[in-house]
Amino acid sequence: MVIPRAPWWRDAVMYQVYLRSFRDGNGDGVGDLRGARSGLSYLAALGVDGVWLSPCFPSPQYDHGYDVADYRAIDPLFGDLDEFDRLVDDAHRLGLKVLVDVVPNHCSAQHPWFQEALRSARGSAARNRFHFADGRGHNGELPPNNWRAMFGGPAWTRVREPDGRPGQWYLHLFTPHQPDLDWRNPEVGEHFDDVLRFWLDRGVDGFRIDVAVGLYKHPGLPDSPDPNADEAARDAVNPLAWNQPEVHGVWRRWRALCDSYAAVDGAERVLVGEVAVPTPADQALYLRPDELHQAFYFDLLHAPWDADAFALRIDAALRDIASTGAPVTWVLNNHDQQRSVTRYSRSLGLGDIPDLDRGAARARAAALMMLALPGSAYLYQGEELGLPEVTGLPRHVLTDPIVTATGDPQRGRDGCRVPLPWSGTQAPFGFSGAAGADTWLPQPDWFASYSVESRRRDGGSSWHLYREALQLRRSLAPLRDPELRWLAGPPETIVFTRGNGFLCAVNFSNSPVAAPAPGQPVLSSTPCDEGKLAANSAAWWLLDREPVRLGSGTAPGPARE
Ligand code: TEU
Repeated sequence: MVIPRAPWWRDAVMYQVYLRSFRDGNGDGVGDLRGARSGLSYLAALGVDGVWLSPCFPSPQYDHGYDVADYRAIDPLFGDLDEFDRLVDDAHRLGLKVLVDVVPNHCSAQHPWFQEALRSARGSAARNRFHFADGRGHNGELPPNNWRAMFGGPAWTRVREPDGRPGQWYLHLFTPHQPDLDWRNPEVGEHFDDVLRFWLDRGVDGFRIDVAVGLYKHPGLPDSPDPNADEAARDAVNPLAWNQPEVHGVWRRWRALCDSYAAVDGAERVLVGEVAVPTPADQALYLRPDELHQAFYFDLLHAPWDADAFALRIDAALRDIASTGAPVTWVLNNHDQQRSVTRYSRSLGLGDIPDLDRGAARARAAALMMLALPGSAYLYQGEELGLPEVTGLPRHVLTDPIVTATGDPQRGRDGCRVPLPWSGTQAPFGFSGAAGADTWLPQPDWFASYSVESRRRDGGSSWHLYREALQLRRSLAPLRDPELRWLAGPPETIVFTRGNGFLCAVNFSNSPVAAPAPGQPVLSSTPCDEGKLAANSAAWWLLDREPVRLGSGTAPGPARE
C-alpha cells in the first residue's frame, strides 16, 4: 500500500532557535539573525524541516523578547528587517521552513499602547486595550482581585496617574513588564491580524504562538477560587485566567488568515500553539480542523523516566488528540525547561544521586523514541549535542525574571539558555566570531566536549544519532503510517510498531533486557549486544516478518505478561 505524503507540518521535525544563544554574528556576545543565518546549513545537514525563531522584535528584553514593544520590526540587538529577509531566503533555499514567535497575550510595558495608557485617564480608549481596574481597600491600595502572576507575586501592579497620585492597577499574568492585552477590545484582534500579515508578506511559513491558552480572561475578573494558584496547577485552580472559550474564536480567525495565503500559492502556513491545559482532550479542542495546526504536548516533557509514565502519556495523546485527526506535537526540551540530559540524570526514589552519563543515555533514548512516534516533533537547540543543563551559574549572572520574582535561583531558566558551543576549546567556543567576546551568559569549560565540531567528529555522538534518525524517519515508509500499535515487552520497557515492519523499543531500566525483535536494530541510542536492548536505551528495528508477540498489547500503555 502506498501511503500518500501528508501536509508537511503533520510530521515535521522543527528546531527551536533560541536566537540570543544560537550564534552571534556581530561579536557582541548575544546571538543574532546574522549568526542564525550562518548556522542554517548546519541545520540542513542535521536534517530538520525548519526552524522556530524565538522573538526577535524590539523589546527591553526583561523576559528575553517575550515582552514585545513593536510587533512589526526587528530589535537592533538581533539585526534588521533586511537581515531577517535574507535569513528567510537562505532558509527556503536550503529547504527549511521558518516560523516566528508571536506573543499575543501581553506586550511590553514599553509598547506605545501601554505608554499611551499610562498617560491617559481612567476609562479612556487607551486604557481599554489593557485590563486596568481600581484597587480594593479604602484607598484602592489592594489589588482588584487575588490572581497570582505565573512568575510569582500578585498579577497586578499599581500605576501613578498622570497627576502623580497612586491610581489604578493593571493586570499582568507574567512580569509587571508584560501587561496583558484585553482581547475583548476589537482593536487588539485587528492589530494582530496586521502583525500576522506583516510577517506572512515577508515570507514566513507560520507562527509559534506564545501562551495560546491566555488572551481572554473571565468577564469581570472575579477572584480565583484558590488564591495560591501556582504554576503547575494553574488551570485547575484558576480557571478564570486561562483557557476561556472565546480564545477559540481567535484561532479560527488566524487559521482563516493563514489559509487565505495558502489559497493563493498552495503553501500551507502553520500555527503551533503553546497550549498548556490540564488534559490532552482539552488540547484537542485547540486543534480542531479550523483552529491551530499543532500544539506542543508538554505531558511527555514532564514525564519522569518511567515506562508506565511514558506509555500512559503517549497513549493519552494518541487516544485524545490523534484520534480527532490532529497530529500530536511531541517535545522533550525547550527554552523554559531544564534540559532532558539533566532531568533524566535522576531516578525515581529517594537518595538517588544524579548521574549525567545515565541522563545522557536516557535523553538519547527518549529522543529516538520521540522521533518514532506519529506526529510532529520540536527539538531545542543543543539537544542534538547532548548538552546538559548548565547548573551552578553564579547568582549575579542570572537574568531570568523568574529568579527576580521568586528569589529562587533554582527556578530560573538560564541554565538551558547558555550560548551554544560550536568549535574550539575555549569560550566563546565559536559562538561569537570575535575571540574573547563575553557571551551574555558564561559558558563553562566543559562545553568544549559538546561543541558542534567535536560532536560531528565523534561518529558515536548524539549528533549522529539525531541525524541518522531524521534521515531514516524521512525514508522509512512505515513511519508515514499514522497508526501506532503497542506490543507487550519485558518489564520496564515500552514496545510499539508502526506501519508494516517497523518496531521501536525503549528500555527504561538500568540493566539490559532481551531484545523484543530479532536481528540487529537499524538504529539504537546505545550500542546493543546481540539479542539485547541496552540499559536506558531505545532501538529501531525493521522487520521482515511479524515481531514475536510477547503478550497482547492493549492501550493504555504496554501490556505486561
Ligand atoms: O511561556 C509560558 C509559560 O506558561 C511559562 O510559564 C512556562 O510554563 C514557564 O516558563 C516554565 O518555567 C512562554 C514562553 O515560552 C516563556 O519563555 C515566556 O517567559 C512566557 O511565555 C511569557 O511570555
